[in-house]
Amino acid sequence: MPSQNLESSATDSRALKVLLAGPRGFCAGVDRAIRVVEEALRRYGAPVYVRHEIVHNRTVVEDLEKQGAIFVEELDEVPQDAHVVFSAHGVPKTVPLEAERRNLLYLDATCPLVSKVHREAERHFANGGENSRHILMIGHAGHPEVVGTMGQLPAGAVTLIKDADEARTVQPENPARLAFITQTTLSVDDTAEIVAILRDRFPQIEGPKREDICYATTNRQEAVKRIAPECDLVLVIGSPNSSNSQRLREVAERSGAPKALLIPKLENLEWDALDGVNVLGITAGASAPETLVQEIIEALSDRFSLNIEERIVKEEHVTFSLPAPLG
Ligand code: 0K2
Ligand code: SF4
Repeated sequence: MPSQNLESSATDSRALKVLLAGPRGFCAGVDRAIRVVEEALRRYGAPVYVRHEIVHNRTVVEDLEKQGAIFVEELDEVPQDAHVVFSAHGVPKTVPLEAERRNLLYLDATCPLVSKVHREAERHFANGGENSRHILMIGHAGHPEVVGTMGQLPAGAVTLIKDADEARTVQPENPARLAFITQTTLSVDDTAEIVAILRDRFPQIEGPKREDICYATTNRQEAVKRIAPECDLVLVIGSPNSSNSQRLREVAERSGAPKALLIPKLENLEWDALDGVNVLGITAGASAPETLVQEIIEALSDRFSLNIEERIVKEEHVTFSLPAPLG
């Protein structure tokens, strides 16, 4: 397992060991989504409208706003003839249709790994013909990715399964013709339990080998699992509306950290939280920039004598090219 040791220069302050989880922070889908907005601004000039936060991170959003992006929740807030970008989480089919109807120039920053789940859903639905399967989607109610994925198909084609209890009690019309899909940013362990229940109750259910959780979600959870048992506290850098960041906080506590806190950035850190902490774990959600992690480490080094060790459980080399009009 590759690791890295860095010593801070502070000498007379209290010692603090920092375990940095790797991988952490930006994934390939987030990196691509941000590049879509930046490239659109470069090519077409400001303003460029973005439907929903491009990724769930205020720092990213505010930085793009400074460059001329305008964030809205719905297309009816976008003026005629404007350029509009759809966020990394994906959109229901009605959104591009509405953009076309209004002749808006749109760019789709949906992560290719979310689009892959959209195509899976369409394949199972098979145009509603005789090969059609009813789809159970494992995910969180109201999350934009879930709204986008369920919105690939007509109402009633997909049933949302929010937890193990719903997997145990769902009563599909035809148990022999079922399929399941999942949100990409779920807890790997919770989802495995839900999938096992569904496979047990409905042996003919079709689906991916395990689930649709993406490589980045899987690797970040694995990395925080490895450091959590050694930590007195784990800080997860990420926004409260970021599903994958919330899951990292839960995974840290379930894997042996006595406490884990989700904080958007340095100014949200209450220093009392570090009282009695000798080993501090740090990770970051897939939408949190590494600058936010480094800001925290910098502030820690002013107060403590730091011994920083990075524990990298997996190297990532995934990159996605920009969508056709920008590529
Ligand atoms: O984790 P979330 O789906 O809430 O989204 P973000 O925090 O924006 O992270 C990027 C993932 C987007 C799609 O999977
Ligand atoms: Fe894509 Fe996974 Fe990143 Fe979501 S978390 S944007 S699915 S790579």
